[in-house]
Amino acid sequence: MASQQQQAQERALVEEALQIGPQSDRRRFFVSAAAFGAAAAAPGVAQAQTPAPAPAAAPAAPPRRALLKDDSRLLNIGATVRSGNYWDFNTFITPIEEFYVRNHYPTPLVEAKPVLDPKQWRMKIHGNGLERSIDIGYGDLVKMPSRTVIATMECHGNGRSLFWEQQDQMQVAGGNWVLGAIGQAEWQIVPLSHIFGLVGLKKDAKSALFWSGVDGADMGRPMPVADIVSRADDIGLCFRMNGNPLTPDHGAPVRLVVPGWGGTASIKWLTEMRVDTHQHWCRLNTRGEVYIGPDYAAPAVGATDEFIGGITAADVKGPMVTWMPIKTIITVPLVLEKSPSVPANYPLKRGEWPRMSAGRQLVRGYAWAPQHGIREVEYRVDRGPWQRAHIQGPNLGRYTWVRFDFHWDARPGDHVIETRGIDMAGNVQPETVPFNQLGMANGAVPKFRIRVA
Ligand SMILES: Nc1nc2c(c(=O)[nH]1)N[C@H]1C(S)=C(S)[C@@H](COP(=O)(O)O)O[C@H]1N2
Ligand SMILES: [Mo]
Repeated sequence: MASQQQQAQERALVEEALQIGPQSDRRRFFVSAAAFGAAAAAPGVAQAQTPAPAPAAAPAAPPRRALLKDDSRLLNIGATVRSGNYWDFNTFITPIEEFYVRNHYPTPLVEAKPVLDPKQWRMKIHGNGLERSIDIGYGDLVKMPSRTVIATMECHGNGRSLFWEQQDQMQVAGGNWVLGAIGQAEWQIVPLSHIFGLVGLKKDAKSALFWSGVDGADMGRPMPVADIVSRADDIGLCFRMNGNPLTPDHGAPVRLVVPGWGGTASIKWLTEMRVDTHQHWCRLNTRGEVYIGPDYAAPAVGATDEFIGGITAADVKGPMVTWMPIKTIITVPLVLEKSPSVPANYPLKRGEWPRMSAGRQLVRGYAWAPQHGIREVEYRVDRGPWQRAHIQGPNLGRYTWVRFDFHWDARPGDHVIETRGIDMAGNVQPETVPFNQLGMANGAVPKFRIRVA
């Protein structure tokens, strides 16, 4: 567990992040969290600057919508997904309004799914890998010992555009997130170490299946028990994000948070955890959210394995994505030339370059290496020598990102800025990554093209 001093430092950062300017002050967070029912009835109401009274009555017929989030703060990628506007990022903690949403289905609303009401929510924790089963309510969960973890959450699909734009791998299929399917929050969790203490983990427990089934019948994902046990204080059942109850888009009332692994592991609208002595296979660890390509071997299937939701052994196509790689971005929108789609409200048209004025410019960015933490960030201009960027504090190590900056004497003309991160284990962000069909986890050095006038 983190030292008291580090926890105090982290707490101060969250307080600061929640009070940055009138657009996202702390009161507003509480307003939006409390008034999501009203937001569903009348988008924009929750954006009011003054605290709204608690909604008097739930809207009679909730409108059909994919998400509750306000599009003006996010990039519309498609029906159920929104990207963070990474070219506008400037905070260490991402405000909830600016935090990307990745949903396989529309955000389930409590009106249609009463199980999401904290008063009704139950979670079943059972399986033959446990000494005993328990069934807990929201009130039970929030009374359990909890802690906060500051961690990035990043979708596997973040950076998929780099396969198209930089590696000419047009066979890659999936949503065009560009580079904004990432955010950093303070997650309040009941660690799985505590849960294991309640249910007793058997020595031969092999797989833990985290299940929702609320938004879609196939929504859940297993994790090897060994991967949980190695950091069971850091992975947990999350009920608060940046100090507020989870919002519906982010999995209210309870989600899993697996710091450092791709977002898919962090199942939202959680209702069940099943720990067994055999392997589980479902969509999200067989033919979805896995690496499929000539450089990757499909995992072996065993005789006692369990297949869930119509999946068969033939669906096991590749290893599942776990840790996210080292990545760096500068707050400049990427030129989209070859990508099959350009999001409707992207700040650049297809083929358009971002512009900057000539002179001494401060270039800012973010770097993360969730498994080991960032040690250094480097940049180069027009393939010149790699130079060291300045890392802005704090650097809280693994799970978290850092902000960095460097001065650039921008001369008129077209330029390419590249950035790379080096992690605490000495790994360097690579220039290309092996092809994979679903465009998972592209951590290649990004090339930012800029026109200086
Ligand atoms: N039940 C459920 N959990 C889910 C998903 C989903 O569609 N349904 N999407 C996953 C994926 S792919 C990601 S990247 C993260 C996104 O979390 P966020 O929307 O809070 O940013 O949630 C994960 N948990
Ligand atoms: Mo994702």
